[in-house]
Amino acid sequence: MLELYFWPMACSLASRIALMEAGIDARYRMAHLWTKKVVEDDSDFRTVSPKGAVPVLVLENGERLTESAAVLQYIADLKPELGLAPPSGDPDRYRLQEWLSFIGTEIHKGFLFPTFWYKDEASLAKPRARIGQTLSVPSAHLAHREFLVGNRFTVADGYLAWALLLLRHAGVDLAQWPDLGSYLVRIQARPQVKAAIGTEMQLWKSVAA
Ligand SMILES: N[C@@H](CCC(=O)N[C@@H](CS)C(=O)NCC(=O)O)C(=O)O
Repeated sequence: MLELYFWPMACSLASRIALMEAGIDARYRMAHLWTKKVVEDDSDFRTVSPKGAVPVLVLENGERLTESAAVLQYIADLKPELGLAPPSGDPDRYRLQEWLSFIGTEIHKGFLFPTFWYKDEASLAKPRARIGQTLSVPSAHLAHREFLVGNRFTVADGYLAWALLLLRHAGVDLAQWPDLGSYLVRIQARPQVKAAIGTEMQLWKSVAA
């Protein structure tokens, strides 16, 4: 069985969404992002991944895969018939990779990461100045589309939905981008997305308490 190392409401939520949308059973192991301990046995998370970051997907053969873009595509490719990623060679596969990269670098690392990890105002000035311009890109793209790639839900939609959810907690008012707001409502209404977020919100409340 696959295993996913995660932290509640961290970017690993996108991997949980992908697994649930794919209907793949997995074992979920919580890794504390600040202490770097695996919560269930207090072992050192850095022995699982020296990066000390989630997501980490432990494959059936025991290999460990990191980096959201790789993990999400791996999960999607386990169930090609579901179209969670366009097939390799399809021009839309590159569109998927384009979005995964944009979300991972421009929104996640470019804004969310400094906002949640850096405490000094000076380090936050540039990410804050840039986020509006960054969000205008998916907003314009989604103005007349239901999903990021093609005409069906892909793993990139789960990743963007996670990022948009966290943006709200990072003080970004999505009301400025109504097309992103309505997109998030649409994606969150999907039963598996809703269930994945519900599970992690409960876990988040228990660890934050
Ligand atoms: N490049 C990685 C970044 C993963 C990442 O930054 N994960 C965060 C949670 S959203 C984390 O575990 N941070 C802990 C740390 O960097 O020490 C990816 O795309 O998956």
